[in-house]
Amino acid sequence: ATLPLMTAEQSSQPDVEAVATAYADLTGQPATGIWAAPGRVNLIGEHTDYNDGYVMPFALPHRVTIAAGPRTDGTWRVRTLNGDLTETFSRAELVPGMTGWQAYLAGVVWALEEAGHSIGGADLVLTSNVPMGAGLSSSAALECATLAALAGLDDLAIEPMERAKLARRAENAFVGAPTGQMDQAASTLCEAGHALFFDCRTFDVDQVPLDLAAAGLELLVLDTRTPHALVDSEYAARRASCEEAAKLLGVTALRDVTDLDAALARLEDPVMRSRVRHVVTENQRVLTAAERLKARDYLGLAPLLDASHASMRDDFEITVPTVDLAVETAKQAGAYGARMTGGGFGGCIIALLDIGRADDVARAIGAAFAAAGYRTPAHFVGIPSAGARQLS
Ligand code: GAF
Repeated sequence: ATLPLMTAEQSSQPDVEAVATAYADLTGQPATGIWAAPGRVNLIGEHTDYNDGYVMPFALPHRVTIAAGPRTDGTWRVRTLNGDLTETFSRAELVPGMTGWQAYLAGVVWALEEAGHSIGGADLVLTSNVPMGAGLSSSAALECATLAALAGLDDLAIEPMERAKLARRAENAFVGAPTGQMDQAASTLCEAGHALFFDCRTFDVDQVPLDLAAAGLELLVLDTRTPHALVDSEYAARRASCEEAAKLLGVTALRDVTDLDAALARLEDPVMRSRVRHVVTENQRVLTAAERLKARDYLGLAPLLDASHASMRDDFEITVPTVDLAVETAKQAGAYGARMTGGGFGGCIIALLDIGRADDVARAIGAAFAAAGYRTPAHFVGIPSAGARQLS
């Protein structure tokens, strides 16, 4: 079968070639198009999104890539090259609570239909190089790539933020994970070379230039490879505690707390007080970080990263020993600032370094992990990349 036309740059990308070839093998036809959506790193603003607060993620080059084409029988056949699995579902099987990897794709079909978009059946062949279970939004990347592919196949005119909302609806109401809006917004709306300042109440976004190399800096992303034990139940517990605190304080969401000391004085439960302190101070750190980035004061980010980590460790209690050791070791090895990124209970840290130091610092963390009996971590330099798009 002939492959769809691609630019020289795209056809040299192994993910594009792999899904195009596998699509042609599966269906005997060339794909109608190829779409991709990235994972993300959150620079700052953790567990603030579901409190109507502020976040500032950027998209990674790591992405889910999907070759897609229509089917005439009104069903969806989905194939992942990660593990060589194929599943099929029909409209009648689109029932919230579906489990398995295909639920992320089925959830997007369900969310589109529920919003009144009529979409046809499709064959979707995907591959992902977003590390899974590392807090880099592999599931949002899958949802947003599926949405891009299905909207593209049926020429649906859906604005980017509306796409992000539909992808989140798939995650919340179909897959059943009570997440906020950050990850799907990042995967859909981020632009290369920028972080996305996102107001999770107003849905206003601001593309903030993030050119660390120009300032002689780089951002190490290090995956502690700690299994995400308890992440679902602990995430839901944090969310419930924030909502309960907002109710006790008589505000719509913790975003509305303007006088932190007065709010803390009104709460009896010390644990709840700590949760509120994290969210309120973290929101302030995102606002300060956005100002500093706009002023190209990249080193000014460092104390905010450190304070964010301390707040997640001591007040929100979402870090784990591997993550704390990685942050401490990064600092000892010369990082200007470092923090855990993502939902917590494992996953990745980020560390702001002089350019060219990522391998050294990762090696130091690897040695500390070996001495502590932890798994060998993985790492890369975080490059702010583009959001969801059609590749060919
Ligand atoms: C996960 C969730 F999916 C996001 O919505 C966000 O709450 C994040 O954890 C914590 O900041 O990635």
